[in-house]
Amino acid sequence: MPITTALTTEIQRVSILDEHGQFDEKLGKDLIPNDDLIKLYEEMSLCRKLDEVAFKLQRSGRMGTYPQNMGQEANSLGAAYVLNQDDWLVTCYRENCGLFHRGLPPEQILLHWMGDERGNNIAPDLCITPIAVPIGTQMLHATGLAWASKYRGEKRIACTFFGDGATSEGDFHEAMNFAANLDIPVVFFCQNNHWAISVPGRIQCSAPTVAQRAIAYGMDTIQCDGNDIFAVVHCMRKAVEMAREHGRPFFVEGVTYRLGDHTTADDARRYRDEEEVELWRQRDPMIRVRNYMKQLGIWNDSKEAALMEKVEAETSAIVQRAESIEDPDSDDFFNAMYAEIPPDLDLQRRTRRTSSIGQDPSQIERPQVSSR
Ligand SMILES: Cc1ncc(C[n+]2csc(CCOP(=O)(O)OP(=O)(O)O)c2C)c(N)n1
Ligand SMILES: [Mg+2]
Repeated sequence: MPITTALTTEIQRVSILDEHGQFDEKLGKDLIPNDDLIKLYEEMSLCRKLDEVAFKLQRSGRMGTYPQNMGQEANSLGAAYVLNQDDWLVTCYRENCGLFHRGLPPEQILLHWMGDERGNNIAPDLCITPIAVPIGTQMLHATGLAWASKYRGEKRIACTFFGDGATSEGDFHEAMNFAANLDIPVVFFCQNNHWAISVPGRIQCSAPTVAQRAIAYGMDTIQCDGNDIFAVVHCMRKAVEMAREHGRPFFVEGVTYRLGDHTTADDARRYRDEEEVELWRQRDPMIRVRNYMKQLGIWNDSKEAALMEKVEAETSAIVQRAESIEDPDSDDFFNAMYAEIPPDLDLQRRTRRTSSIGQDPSQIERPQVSSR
């Protein structure tokens, strides 16, 4: 028997506005109107400022652990810009910019990381799922949400975000396999920021791209410069068309870099070289948009200064709103979770006791008292 080729394939890599200011007119023309570009830049600026402030809040004991989004803003923002308002945004924890674009009040992100459940109480019409810290879980949720939409004959799709490290989790592979085999309209968006805490990408994935993991499931895929909002928008348009018009999943690998520490509980200087970080600072998604807008004559230093003043004031107001929220009621802890609370949790709610730490709630049930 002759030896034949079982599969030949290739993966496109899209870059439209690079870090040297080169702009591909053919791909980039009319992709993002100038007015929108200014708005997107302003949104990135607010997100970046909030990141800076969140870091300080944690350091001064006013917030718990926080994962900075710095350097990765273009991915979720470009995606949210392309998606419809009723498409599901199923996020991980480095998608603040896209969530704010969708309409999530920024103080909810602060509340989440302050440990306040109300941060996760997201208005249903925003179609955003709460931040997912357990790595990989949200991709299954996205697949389920998109499956439900298909079942109901709706045109809504889901877009889920996750990191490079998450693609080594079983949940990722189950979600991908299920979505591909059942024709589920979900966009898998991997923010490949090169690190999973201190584990570099080359240890997580021996293949030259993360995108090729999709090919194993028979799913179309594309890689983009994730620090180039034009490239992200271009790739997302393809992805959304595939999901919405053809009912098929699609995989986007946005190549980016985490400019900050993994979280405020980490010190990345212990495991990565300053030269590497410096190289990626020059590829910052915001710098290139700013320079491009200046080239176009739609941005200048005085507009930049005015914007910085505006984001400073907005961020202070956001922090103020987060910190001035009234104290939660201790029943909220139980009430937020279930529509109908199971009897064992109801008992815990009434007694404030749990056998999981050696207490027997049934022995000390007391009359209902004010829970504050
Ligand atoms: C199921 C699970 N395992 C381990 C962890 C601990 N953990 C938190 S973040 C992280 C790395 C995730 O890396 P990646 O998916 O690349 O996302 P990134 O933080 O780089 O955005 C790990 C292992 C976790 N949160 N959940
Ligand atoms: Mg990562």
